[in-house]
Amino acid sequence: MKSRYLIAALAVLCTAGGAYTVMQLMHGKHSEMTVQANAGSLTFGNATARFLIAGRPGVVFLMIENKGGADKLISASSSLSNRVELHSHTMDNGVMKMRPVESIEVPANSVTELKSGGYHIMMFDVETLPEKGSKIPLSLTFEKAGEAQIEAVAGEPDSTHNH
Ligand SMILES: [Cu+2]
Repeated sequence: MKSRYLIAALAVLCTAGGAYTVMQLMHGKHSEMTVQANAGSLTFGNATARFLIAGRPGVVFLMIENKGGADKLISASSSLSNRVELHSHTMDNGVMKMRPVESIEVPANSVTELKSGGYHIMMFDVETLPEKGSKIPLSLTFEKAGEAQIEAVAGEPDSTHNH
């Protein structure tokens, strides 16, 4: 097992610094991830932010690949917002409901996807609507890996995510 981790760590070191794409086996199908940042055994990709109206909450989606032991995302913050929360979406009698959660599990040797209809990050009180394509700084704190700095790219507004 030890040598496997070493190889994984070397692979991360060799590719750090430039965006690259990996094919990831997930739920029986391949999903493509464009890597944007690394922190220890964690790799971050596909970070996108959707804002609909200035002053209304925006949502951030991303993929977290964990090549190490089990970890947990415990908080997120951004210089653009003084209130950033971790949320989940659950189906309750056929109605999609969201609620703040204390943490998001990042299981060992897996890919966790924050996506529409699932776990996501919410940014409140963002006064100026970020321009499409602009980069939104985000700091993620993990129980074991500590803090990681990423940038979410502002994409098309998400009208399906209403709060
Ligand atoms: Cu939400």
